[in-house]
Amino acid sequence: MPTDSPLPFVQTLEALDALLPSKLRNPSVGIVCGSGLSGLVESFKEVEIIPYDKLPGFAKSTVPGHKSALAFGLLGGVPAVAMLGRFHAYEGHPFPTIVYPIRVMARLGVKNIIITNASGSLNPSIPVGTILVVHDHLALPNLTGMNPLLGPLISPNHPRFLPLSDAYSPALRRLVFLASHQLALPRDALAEGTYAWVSGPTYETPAEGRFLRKAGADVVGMSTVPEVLAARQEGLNVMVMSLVTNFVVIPDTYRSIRDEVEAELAGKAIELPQVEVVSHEEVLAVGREKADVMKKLVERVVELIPFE
Ligand code: 6GU
Repeated sequence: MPTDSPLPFVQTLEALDALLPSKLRNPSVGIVCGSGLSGLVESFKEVEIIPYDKLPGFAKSTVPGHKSALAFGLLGGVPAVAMLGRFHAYEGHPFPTIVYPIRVMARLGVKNIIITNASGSLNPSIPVGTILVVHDHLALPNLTGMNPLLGPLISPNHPRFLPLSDAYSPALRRLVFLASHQLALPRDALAEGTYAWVSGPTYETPAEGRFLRKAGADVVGMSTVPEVLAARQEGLNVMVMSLVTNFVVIPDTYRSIRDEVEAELAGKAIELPQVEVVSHEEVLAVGREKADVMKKLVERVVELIPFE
């Protein structure tokens, strides 16, 4: 590890060394728990919870439903580390801060990383409650000069021009479907698709939703892609499961205010359509309902990963 890194890796790793029993210090699997999905920690054995504020370089997550700690423990007998709560660009965190925990995980020896999140569906054949196994992404910020990896390399060993055609490990994705079969989940519990990353914090307008759908995205969310990019730059295998918590509202017709005014002036009855809106509460509620399935899948996938 370079000692001239601008990031406080040395201090973070020393803090972890001081706080963890040796058995838990070198996890081979990393997990990032999304909105309402931190319950995974209940499956950890011999768990040690370390709040982010004890770790140099870590920020604090400010989103309701997100905790702010690392959990170390054995998951299905495998040493693992989980982020309970992640950092988002919309909270105002700079990208190097958002991905710092991923780079720390890589330095602890993590080789495989499983990332979960919540998303809105853009695809009518992917209903609320589906767990989408992400096979590709559409990163709007990356196409508009806001790639999370912009800036100096943190070491000369990191790739400058990172290929992303194989970002989502086929081998790990395969394990999710095997896990689902072993757990006897219904076939429609899982789907495969493309995750569009937007910065948030606003949800999409109808026009933006249609745009993303036409561009080939199946779901949209405000997280994960920065972590995926950093994990790939660190040489980790990545798997992402996205829990669909709501539909993105994409009406293809607009209510005509002009028609309404004209009808009103002509003394005709008018019927006002209800406008649907997305709420963070809705997102958290579906998270609570499906958290258990997500938890079981993650645990089973970890058990299925072949460790050398
Ligand atoms: Cl509808 N949009 C975005 N950007 N993120 C979401 C979402 C929608 N639902 C959950 N997360």
